[in-house]
Amino acid sequence: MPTATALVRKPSPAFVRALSGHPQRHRIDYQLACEQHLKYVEALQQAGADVVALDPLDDFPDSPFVEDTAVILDREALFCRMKEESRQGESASVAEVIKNYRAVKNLKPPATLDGGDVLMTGDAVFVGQSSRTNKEAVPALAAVCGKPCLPVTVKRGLHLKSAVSYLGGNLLVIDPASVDISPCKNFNWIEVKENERYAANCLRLGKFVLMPTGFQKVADRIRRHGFEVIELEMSEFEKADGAITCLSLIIPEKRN
Ligand code: CIR
Repeated sequence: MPTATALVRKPSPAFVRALSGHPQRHRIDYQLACEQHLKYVEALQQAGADVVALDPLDDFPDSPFVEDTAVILDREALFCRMKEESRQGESASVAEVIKNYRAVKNLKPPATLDGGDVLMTGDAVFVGQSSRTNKEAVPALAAVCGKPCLPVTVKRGLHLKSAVSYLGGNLLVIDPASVDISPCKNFNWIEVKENERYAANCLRLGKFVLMPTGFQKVADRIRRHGFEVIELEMSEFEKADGAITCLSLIIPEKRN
């Protein structure tokens, strides 16, 4: 039985033009990005996910970052209104597939939301208040998700999940310098240091955690919580302001 279904989309050659504020953004190596993406898919499979691959999109440079297109809830999928115009056409082909798993709903204006700003935890959903996601997105998400939705100010970086990941069992991996930590006080933390910031974004699937390579201390601390860590080269996606979770849309088995 798979742990989840994971939707992914391989980069198209347009990926070299992805939106990014990273200083190396003009040095994206397309072939290397494809190789890293393939290893990412293999890691998802190793972690027990059933991987569904969407066709690459030549007109949408950022389309490998499928996480941002929708929020997967227990019974529904809420399609985001992404603020960046160049990304708004990514959702249609995702919805075509998602409708086989969840009832599709669309976020309404004036809310704007990127999936990377939505951090699901056991009892609450945290919604990053970032350059992409506005305050109107918080009640709009709360209206469909059946859990309290709490805004969290993103002080640095693109999305909330660039700085915080939830590993289950009340455990966060967190870069406390990049977000307002006050809503996160009741969690246990694996705190990353300034030079480990990129490791704050990781993906838990069952007993596995996928994380970027090069952060041994963070990896060891995650292992101490009983997880098996799969480390992945992410250099080309980091240059496009993307990280581990961004590259998949995880659809857990439906709860009855
Ligand atoms: C963007 O700026 O939208 C993309 N270049 C990066 C999106 C990363 N997605 C994510 O963190 N969920």
